[in-house]
Amino acid sequence: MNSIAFISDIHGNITALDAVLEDLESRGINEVYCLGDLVGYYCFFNEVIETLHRRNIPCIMGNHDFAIVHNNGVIERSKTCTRILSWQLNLLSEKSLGFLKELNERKEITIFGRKALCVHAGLVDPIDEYMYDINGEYLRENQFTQDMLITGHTHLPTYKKFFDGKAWLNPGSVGQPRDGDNRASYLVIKENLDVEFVRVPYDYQIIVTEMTKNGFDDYISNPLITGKKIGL
Ligand SMILES: [Mn+2]
Repeated sequence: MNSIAFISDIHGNITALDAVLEDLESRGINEVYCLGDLVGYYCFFNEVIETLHRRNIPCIMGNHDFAIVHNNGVIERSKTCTRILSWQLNLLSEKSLGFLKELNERKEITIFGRKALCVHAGLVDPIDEYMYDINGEYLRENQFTQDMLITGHTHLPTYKKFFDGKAWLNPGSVGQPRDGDNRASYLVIKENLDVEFVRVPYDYQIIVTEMTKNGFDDYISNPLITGKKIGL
């Protein structure tokens, strides 16, 4: 059966991304979309961008990507994120920056005959809006006309069906899961529209060691071990 996969919130975690791509390959899935936040948090941001570029994986823009391209790496509500992004901005290759600049804020695709809208965050603010739960009213208020809304940003795998047949999906995070499970998370939609959330273990110690080597505090790497949100 044909399947389409969605990945999101990789945040410079190349080890997790490689593990996910290997898992996708073993399942014969080659149609993959990325919902943004390629940079931020962890050290291998250039490698993540190179890999997505090399594999021709369509990406949209996340809030960390936006901050690095348009706001000098500043995320107002978080000193930690700003400090990391400023460091990354200095080390970002010309090619990586060029790739991030080209990212769109939304992408419409067709999934086995259904229309889907992909945004990093939400319908009110495609880049930076935390949607932990939405209802049908939210979709109507924001003139949502497609069948599926696919978002990232919260790092929490989510699947909600609405009475009119519409659905909202979030694949969770490849690079920094926050639902208490530290394995990389992604989403598969099958030809019969069955939905599967997949978890892939990977060697997070590689990332933890590299962060320490670059002088970052343990608490930035701790989410990789606990699978829980960073204390900002
Ligand atoms: Mn994110």
